[in-house]
Amino acid sequence: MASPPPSPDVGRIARDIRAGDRTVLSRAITLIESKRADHRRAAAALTQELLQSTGKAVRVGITGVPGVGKSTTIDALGSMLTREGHKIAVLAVDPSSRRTGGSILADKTRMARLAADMNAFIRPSPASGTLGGVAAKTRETMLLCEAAGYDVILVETVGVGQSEIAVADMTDFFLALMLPGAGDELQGLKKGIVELADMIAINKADGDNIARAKAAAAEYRAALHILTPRSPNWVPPVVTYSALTGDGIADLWRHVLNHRDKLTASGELAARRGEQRVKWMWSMLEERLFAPLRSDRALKAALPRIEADVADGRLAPNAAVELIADMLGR
Ligand SMILES: Nc1nc2c(ncn2[C@@H]2O[C@H](COP(=O)(O)OP(=O)(O)OP(=O)(O)O)[C@@H](O)[C@H]2O)c(=O)[nH]1
Ligand SMILES: [Mg+2]
Repeated sequence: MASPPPSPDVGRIARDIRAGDRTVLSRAITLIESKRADHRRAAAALTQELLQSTGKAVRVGITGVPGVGKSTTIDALGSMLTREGHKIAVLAVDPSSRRTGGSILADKTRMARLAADMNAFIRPSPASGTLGGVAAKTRETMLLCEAAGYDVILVETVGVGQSEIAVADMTDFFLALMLPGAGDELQGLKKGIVELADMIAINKADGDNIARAKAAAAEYRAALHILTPRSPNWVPPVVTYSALTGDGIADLWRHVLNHRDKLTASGELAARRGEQRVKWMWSMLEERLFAPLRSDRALKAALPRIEADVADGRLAPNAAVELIADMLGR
């Protein structure tokens, strides 16, 4: 990965990004991902400089358990969209850093068409860290991609932990991919993914799987009936498709655009994005304020003991806070 220049010329980088220079875009993302304080300041200046050129893309979050077919779907959908003249950026939020070394390559082979497509830009998840940190980098990366003219942003996440919420919070449309064969598979319901979803799409509806996929769709439709929809202006559709054959891929996109039209007309899209931006600011500030807790060696060493003392009732919680604050203030 290219390393960022020691003292970046923000104005020039912004110009080159607006002109669609992929090499500069990649390098700017590396700058955004850097933990150095001077890089962080330059990254903030760059985002500010580019702000007016951002926000025009359709932002879609995609989730699903490993093996559901996220990469295959993104390859099929993305290739269809570049053929229609769109520019696609594929980003990821994966705080577990599952995607190191070999699996980035494996992913590129699953997205073979997009990986070779000049109108597609694929960037793996920022390296592991706190979910808040990783998500923040992906959000900033999304803005840079928009400024570079990518008008569809696909943000992938694996179906683990809180990362779905983070991705739903940075996108306009949240797509939950499911496997055929319902019953126990309604596990998405328990984890709250179904409640976040703007659409549920059952993949692998091909060959022998078609009937099972349809049965799963019926179960999810029934399940959705008892949930309060995320938006008053949108009833999440449940569809079946096949990323492998391409059957139903165009339909997925039709639903995304339909959702966009409805939420734009009602003003909900603009309101949602405004709320997301403010939430983003607070979560980054929280990250920043918590950083000393993670980096102060003495404190890190003392925290387990302090926690245990609080748990056992030996140390009052407020006394513990005073202790920690004193250690931070040193
Ligand atoms: N039959 C069938 N197989 C599919 C379909 N989509 C994906 N697969 C297969 O399912 C497997 C997993 O697909 P991926 O696209 O790598 O799944 P993923 O969700 O990206 O998986 P992770 O990256 O590990 O989280 C591969 O062997 C695909 O060929 C489909 O529509 N039909
Ligand atoms: Mg994948």
